[in-house]
Amino acid sequence: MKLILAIVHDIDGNNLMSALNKEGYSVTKLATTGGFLKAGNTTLMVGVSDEKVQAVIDVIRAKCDRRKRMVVNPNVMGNIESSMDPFPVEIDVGGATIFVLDVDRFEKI
Ligand code: 2BA
Repeated sequence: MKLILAIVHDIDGNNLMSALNKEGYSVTKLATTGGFLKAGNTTLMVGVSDEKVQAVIDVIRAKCDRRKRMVVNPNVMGNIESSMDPFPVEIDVGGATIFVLDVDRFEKI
């Protein structure tokens, strides 16, 4: 058995969890914080048999592809002293960091 830890963007967390549940996988969602940006992200824990690991990673890939989004620059929006108008900037969203760990023992009591 393996434990898959998938760290994903907050905006993909719920969709990904629903997709995995729909495929019959049990999932635990943790609210986590990235150490570098100190911003919230989502970590999903999925325990599966060895042969299901690739199928789970395929679902993660399908739901969390790295893509571009236009957003209004939040720094400019939040600064009322700024003489600059809010302007849209392109940012990367999505993507996933995945760890696959061996599970020594699994019990439900
Ligand atoms: P990613 O590499 O896509 O990582 C996204 C988040 O995944 C990370 O958030 C962290 O929560 C987790 N993560 C990634 N690699 C990990 C690992 N080896 N062990 C445990 N958790 C891991 P943040 O730490 O906030 O990083 C956000 C983004 O900032 C990273 O995106 C990367 O592009 C950049 N980054 C992170 N550390 C960096 C560093 N030391 N120097 C330069 N850029 C860094």
